[in-house]
Amino acid sequence: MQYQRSSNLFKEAQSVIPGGVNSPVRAFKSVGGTPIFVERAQGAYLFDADGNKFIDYISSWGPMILGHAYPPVIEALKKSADKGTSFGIPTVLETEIATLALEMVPNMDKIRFVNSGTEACMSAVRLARGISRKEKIIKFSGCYHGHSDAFLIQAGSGAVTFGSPSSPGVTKGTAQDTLLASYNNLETVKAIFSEYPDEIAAIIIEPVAGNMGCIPPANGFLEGLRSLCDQFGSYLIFDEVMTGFRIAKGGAQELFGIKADIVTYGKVIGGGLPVGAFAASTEIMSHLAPDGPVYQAGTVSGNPLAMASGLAMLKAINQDEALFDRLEDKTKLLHEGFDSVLSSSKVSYQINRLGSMISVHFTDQAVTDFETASYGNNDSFKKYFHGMLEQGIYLPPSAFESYFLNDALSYDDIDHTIEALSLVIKEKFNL
Ligand code: KE4
Repeated sequence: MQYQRSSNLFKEAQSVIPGGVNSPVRAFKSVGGTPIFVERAQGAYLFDADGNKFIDYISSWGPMILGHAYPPVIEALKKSADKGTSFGIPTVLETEIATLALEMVPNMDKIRFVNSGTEACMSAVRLARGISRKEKIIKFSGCYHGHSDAFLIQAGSGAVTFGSPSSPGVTKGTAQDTLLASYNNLETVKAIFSEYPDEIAAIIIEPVAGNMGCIPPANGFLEGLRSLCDQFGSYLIFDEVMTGFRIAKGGAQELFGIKADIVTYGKVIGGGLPVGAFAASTEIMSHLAPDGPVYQAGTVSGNPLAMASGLAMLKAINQDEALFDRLEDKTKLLHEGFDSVLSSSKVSYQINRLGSMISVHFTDQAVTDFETASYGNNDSFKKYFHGMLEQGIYLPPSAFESYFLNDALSYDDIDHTIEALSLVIKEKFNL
């Protein structure tokens, strides 16, 4: 494959955009090389500026669960655009998508729409702090809840591969109110509560971690967090920006049968447009402006184009009972195929998977938290990433990311991906 035009476009971009990208993970910093520039996408496929075609395993980092340019979403967008793009005045679309989203997820009475997962998580924490009048939060090393100051403390995703888990610009004052625990380790959470029994406003967690690669919760871990929050009067915030409407229609609350106090959404809920949201009980939401004193706002929150896109997406998901089984089946097939290729090689590896989230880690140790995720051999990951790219397979350009399968992937695509891995192991790993 040749990437000449992407390479030229990247140089141009770097002259006017910091790092040439509008989100760091896209810059290929942790895998080296220059990012491809996409021209269009359709179904499971990306088409870059050099005319190369790729099978897409990031699905725009989650949103494109039904495949790119999903016709009902495109249709809804075109219709909505003709009526204007933003009003800053309520529209019925917002009520429609709010009603449907609340029907699809359990245990939530009201939902507020914002413009990103970061905004949703930031607002959820402010709400928990505003109601409880407590100031500290517990997050988990390697979990990523967006780029709000309070979360950039040992964050995952781009904040890790970028080599600055605690970003400059985050003040000591902010950092002291964010306490760090280890994923899948209840003892580290109990230790924090015993030190600050009356100060923890909330625990915020990715119920399935996707920003250290994919790390499912250990048995009893989420249940343990629920009971600690009940014991100490703290709010349990499920950050379902990745898992919402992906691992089940009702997300992690449905799949694990655990009730969170506040849940944040993003990605899928916007159908590819900039949408975040946070939901809670009527009582909790009664504290949010304009009903209550906890302030939160946004010029284009509930934007009609974004709402039309998200509504079309949620309607399609809600009507397709077999969607999650299909996604699980395809991801399981990929897992088994990768397993059979890698187990017959000398490469040390782990594969983590839950639903349509999966990741490959080049280590012989089970990957259950940020520390063990960090043991992965990044040189191997680079060879794997670029080898697969050469074979027309677009994987996340970082070992600290989950793959996101979409429903447009065919079984032939999955088989082709497995064959590609077999070639890469032979050619790049000299095994
Ligand atoms: P956004 O602000 O990027 O919409 O959402 C932040 C966020 C919050 N919570 C979770 C669990 C998330 O995974 C994210 C964002 N995910 C990353 C991918 N690891 C987005 C990709 C990027 O940063 O470019």
